[in-house]
Amino acid sequence: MGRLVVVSNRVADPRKPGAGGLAVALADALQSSGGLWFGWSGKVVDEGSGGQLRTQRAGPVTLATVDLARADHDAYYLGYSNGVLWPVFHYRLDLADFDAGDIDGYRRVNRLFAHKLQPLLKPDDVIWVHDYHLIPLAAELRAMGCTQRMGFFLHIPLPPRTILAAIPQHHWLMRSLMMYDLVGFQTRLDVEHFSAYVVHEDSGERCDDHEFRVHGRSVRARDFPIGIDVDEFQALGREPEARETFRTMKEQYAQRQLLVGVDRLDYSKGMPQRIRAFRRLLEHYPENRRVATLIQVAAPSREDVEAYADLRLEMETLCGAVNGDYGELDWMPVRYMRRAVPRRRLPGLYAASSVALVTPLRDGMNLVAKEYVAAQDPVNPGVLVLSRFAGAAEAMTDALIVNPYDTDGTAEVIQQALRMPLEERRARHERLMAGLRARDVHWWAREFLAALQH
Ligand code: ADQ
Repeated sequence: MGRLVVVSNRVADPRKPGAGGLAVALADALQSSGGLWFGWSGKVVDEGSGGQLRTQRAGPVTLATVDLARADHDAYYLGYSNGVLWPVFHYRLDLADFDAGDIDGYRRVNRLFAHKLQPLLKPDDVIWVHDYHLIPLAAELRAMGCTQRMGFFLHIPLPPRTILAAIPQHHWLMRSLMMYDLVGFQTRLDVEHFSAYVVHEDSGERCDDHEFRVHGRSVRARDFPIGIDVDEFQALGREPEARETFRTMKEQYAQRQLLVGVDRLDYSKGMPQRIRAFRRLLEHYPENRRVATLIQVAAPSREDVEAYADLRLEMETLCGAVNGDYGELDWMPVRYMRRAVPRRRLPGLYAASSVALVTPLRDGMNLVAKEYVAAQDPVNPGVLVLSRFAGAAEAMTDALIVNPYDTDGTAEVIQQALRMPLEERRARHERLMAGLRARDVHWWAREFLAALQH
């Protein structure tokens, strides 16, 4: 294949441990093709000094990054990407700030990226663009005469057209998306939403399962459910930090049952609903009092966006109330931490927990669900409680599936998870593991790139 060029909001050195899922997934293809990874540097600089391009070598790979001026960053990242696209794509019109969401800034930064990237491109490059920050990038590159193959992967859900239509610029946005040769989604449901939009909102035509014709162009859209690096995560679980975390948790909670939630502090993740369901469990099934403890870790995220500050307060109130109402001298129902757990400790925390609560209101995929399963001891595995609204639920049918809006129903399923017989836990875990292995993150990257070059 030609050289792989990856474009994403943030760039990481694929050789460094902890560089993140995307870096792990793309490391092989980037390294073997002497690839280029382009994106924002993460630096916000004074007006006038934005747009500076820096390149750096990471072995055979070139990392190219651009600084953003304050106004550009605020408009592109906080305003439009995270103030409009993130909430709408997660079906939350109530949280979208259409006035503050500055489309001009979003366009400006995409155009800036295109102008900085274009001189670095070679004719036979294959370009893979990631996520909602960069939807218009292909259109900008094409306007500059770039004819390379371009693929796009949306990591978050694509909502139905009736929801998308609330975005004042939805026609422009979706037409920009159609300028790619291949558009990848997390689930089949997302592809169906894309198809309905193309056919009903944009007078396009669906030629077959994955082929669309619209505005005289052909575009392919397919689901490529992202996975994790199962071997890497399991190896991490055998390292001293993870083992020590496991031992400490087991000692501290001997004779007790642990439930775990690990998320970014984001309103899409359904954490308040989860705390309410756990409270309902204690209310309806009192045998869990003094026994079950929910450890909820919530990593701070996008703190400059207003909706996130509201969520922080709501979580503090809810957790405080459960502990105030049900706590005892020697037992607290919820241990809530507003911080990230070091990645090296995560497998230990997962392995020590009898149940994981992965209950987003809407999620592109959700990798915590997959990490939890990968970290379990197959001889005595824990149970995954998974929201039907996580993309992960499309394939992980052996999890216990819940509707997170249904507090009673979720509490009941948590009870079932806590009481599940060993044999059933093993059988479910075995099938879930087979699914994780068949479609891990390397499969995902290979499939997408093979389809892009087809
Ligand atoms: P995210 O919304 O960030 O990703 P997710 O898939 O769960 O969600 O990935 C989060 C990653 O960060 C996981 O590896 C997890 O372990 C880690 N993480 C989260 N909270 C943490 C905490 N408190 N402490 C330590 N680590 C934490 C977006 C989409 C998802 C999609 C991914 C990948 O929103 O739906 O699955 O991209 O495509």
